[in-house]
Amino acid sequence: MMLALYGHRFSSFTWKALIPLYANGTAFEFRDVDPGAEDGPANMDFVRKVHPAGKFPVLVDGETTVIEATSIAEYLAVHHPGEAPLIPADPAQATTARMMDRVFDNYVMGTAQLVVNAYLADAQNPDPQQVELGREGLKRAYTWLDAWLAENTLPPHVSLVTCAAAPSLFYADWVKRIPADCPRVAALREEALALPAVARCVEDARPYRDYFPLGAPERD
Ligand SMILES: N[C@@H](CCC(=O)N[C@@H](CS)C(=O)NCC(=O)O)C(=O)O
Repeated sequence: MMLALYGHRFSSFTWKALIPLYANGTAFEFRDVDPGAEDGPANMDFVRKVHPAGKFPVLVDGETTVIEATSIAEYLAVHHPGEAPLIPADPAQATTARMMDRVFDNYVMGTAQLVVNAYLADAQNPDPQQVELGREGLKRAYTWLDAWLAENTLPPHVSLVTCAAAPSLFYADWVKRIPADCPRVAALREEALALPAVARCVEDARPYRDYFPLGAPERD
């Protein structure tokens, strides 16, 4: 039975599951949760049933349901391996990959989400404390990342880190631009966006840019 991925083309965490699928040319069916998509409401009902917080992406492989984007990438690495070295073979490098995956999810995407949520709650009058917290948090995350990248090497693309870094840096930069004093972070964003699997996610998501509550910038 073909793999099925439930998600939304504009969702950063859905990209995180799409990138390994695209990078390995893995056959799968995309089950769109967009309310306007055919079966969108039914697909969303399924997500709400199988995820404790009703969040996507969700991967279905025959009888197996996998939730959480990191776990989906790990599952694909084990059960549907391909060219992309999703999890480094060396256990020490794999530990680093998993650590950086957490950094991108928690401190880049999670922090950008504070600002996005404030605008989703009230686009005309977003909670200034949340906006400040998010933008300051992103500044700290960019600075930390730039220093880390100066001293360390990421596993080769397309790894679990690519899957986390590409969508989180893509959207975080829309929330707070990566500053000029973090050139390694800016270069990583450019490098990730140039990968075919990531470029495909960017193009797939383009029709939904109006969904970005801060207003999508005229770039990328
Ligand atoms: N920890 C989850 C986060 C997933 C997540 O936040 N998904 C968002 C879309 S990017 C979502 O489902 N939003 C809809 C909702 O929360 O109702 C993961 O890694 O998969």
